[in-house]
Amino acid sequence: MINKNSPIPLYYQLEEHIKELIENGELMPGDALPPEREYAEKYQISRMTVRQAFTQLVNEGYLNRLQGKGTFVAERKIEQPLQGLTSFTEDMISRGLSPGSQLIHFEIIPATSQIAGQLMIQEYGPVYEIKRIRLADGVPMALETNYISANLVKGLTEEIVNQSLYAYIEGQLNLRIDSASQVIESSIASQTEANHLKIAKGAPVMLIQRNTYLQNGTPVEFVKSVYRADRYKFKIQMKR
Ligand code: 16G
Repeated sequence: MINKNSPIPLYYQLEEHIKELIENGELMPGDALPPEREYAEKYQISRMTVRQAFTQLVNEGYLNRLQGKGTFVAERKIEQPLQGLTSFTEDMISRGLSPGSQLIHFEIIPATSQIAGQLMIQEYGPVYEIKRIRLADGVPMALETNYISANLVKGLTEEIVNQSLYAYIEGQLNLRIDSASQVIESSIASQTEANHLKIAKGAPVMLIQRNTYLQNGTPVEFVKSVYRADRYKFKIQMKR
């Protein structure tokens, strides 16, 4: 498995070997890895080399290190393609996961100038402020705050947003969601975000801001989301 005569660094060979075991299912999420010492003895390499391979795999999200407990195979990341405009509910269903929401805030507020600007409505106009923890198979994935004009999307209720917002807008109101622009940046979880997402304070997250438009160009939502960086990755197809 490890070829000492190869010009490829030993840590890298071990890293690729462990990745293969994870990808072909021989090592499953939650499995404990044998201690560094065991790998070192088995392959006659130094513990430093094993540690370097483990560290790389932790940084790439394949492994988690738990203080005093050992090194474990991480949960797989959800890969979301960015070319289609989909809802969280649709995304989860297409992956065979069960979508869920935990509603933590639902209120009609007067739009601040920033929100009014994003939604192209008058300042102080009525907007729904909706904060939901989005769940996949019951596991928190993202914390989402939506701002939606109450004059445009009428009749929203807590029951509706416990299901799918897009399904209501399109299925019940017959509005056509057409396009969105999205900005993604990296950050770290605040204490509140960490509590909601069940991650450590300071853990890496992705901040996503989405402005979504109807076919006639009217803004239908302005959304700020915090996604767990340990469970999500985004994929974009490019062509030249
Ligand atoms: C996604 C969208 C969010 C939208 C929600 C609707 C991102 C970053 N955000 O989470 O803008 O409000 O889907 O989901 O993808 P729903 O129809 O399941 O309520």
